[in-house]
Amino acid sequence: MKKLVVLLFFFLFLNGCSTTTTTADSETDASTPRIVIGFSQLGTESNWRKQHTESVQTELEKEGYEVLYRNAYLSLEQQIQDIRSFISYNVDIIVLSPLQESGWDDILLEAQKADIPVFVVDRSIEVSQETLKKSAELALEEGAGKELMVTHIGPSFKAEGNRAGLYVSNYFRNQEYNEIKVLELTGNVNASPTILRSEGFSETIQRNYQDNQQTIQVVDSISGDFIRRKGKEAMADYIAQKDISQIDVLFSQSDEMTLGAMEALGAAGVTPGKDIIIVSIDAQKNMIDKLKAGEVNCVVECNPNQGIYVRNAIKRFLEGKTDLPKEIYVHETVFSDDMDFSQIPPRNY
Ligand code: GYE
Repeated sequence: MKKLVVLLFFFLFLNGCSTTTTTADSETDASTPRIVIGFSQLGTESNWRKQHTESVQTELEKEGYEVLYRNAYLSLEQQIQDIRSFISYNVDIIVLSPLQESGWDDILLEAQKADIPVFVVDRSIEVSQETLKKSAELALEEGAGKELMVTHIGPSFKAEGNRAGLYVSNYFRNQEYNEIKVLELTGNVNASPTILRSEGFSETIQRNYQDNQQTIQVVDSISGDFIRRKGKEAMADYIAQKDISQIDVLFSQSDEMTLGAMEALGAAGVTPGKDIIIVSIDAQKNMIDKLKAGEVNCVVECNPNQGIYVRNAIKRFLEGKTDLPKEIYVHETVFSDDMDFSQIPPRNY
């Protein structure tokens, strides 16, 4: 009952917060208060992100949960405030899709103190040893939750980087190249996909020398914050300062940035996919179209349809299952110019 009253307050007073009441797949008894889930999303920077939001929200609603949704529009302060508002309204569960890796220590301790379980989705987070110690102490206190977060559900960003690196290694195998030069276009620093995709890519291309007797090197790394406009600016600046003809490969960590970078390359007379090999991550519809058109060589999928995984994990948790893994990875694949394009499933984002 308390949660229902709280929900009403939330609905009436919180500006910009959307709640939706849909008919659940699994019929809920009108007399049982519905589970209230606060879903904090980091932004709206891409079609990928919009699909991610929709996937999480609709799957949770299908289960019969009430979803309170807040979007932080790429502001860490806003996102912390959103989570704090979920805590003050005493939601049953928080689903956090975090902007960056660090900065969550205090707010997670606040959630634990209030006994609100937190599920982290998509990007992952890091907390300090000190915070883990505080969390362990809190776990012994009456009324507090038992852990800082229940689980992380998302892609293996490292594996995505590995797949991108593997494509590049295979592409140049048996070609007359001794040194292959890569320009990396990264997302926002301090975000786990940025860090881990870079790591995975480097790991794989370093192995290449033993296999192919060629060196593949990331000669420069520029950042476009996972945003198209910034990807374009970063690439235009690079072209203005350096000799782009020296670069063999562009490894871009998101489709939106790739689209921006391709505009800048085109304006400089460089033909993407031919003069420069392009490897992108996400696999939005617009990038698959570019792959089919031969303007992009490889698209590593990052799966935004994480809702079903979040729904299942929360369901198991609420049923009292204690065997939830600390990391739940979503299924992903890779698309490249050497494949039969008719095998690529149609996508709506
Ligand atoms: O690759 C990018 C989005 O966090 C994995 O965020 C996600 C990334 C995705 O902006 O397009």
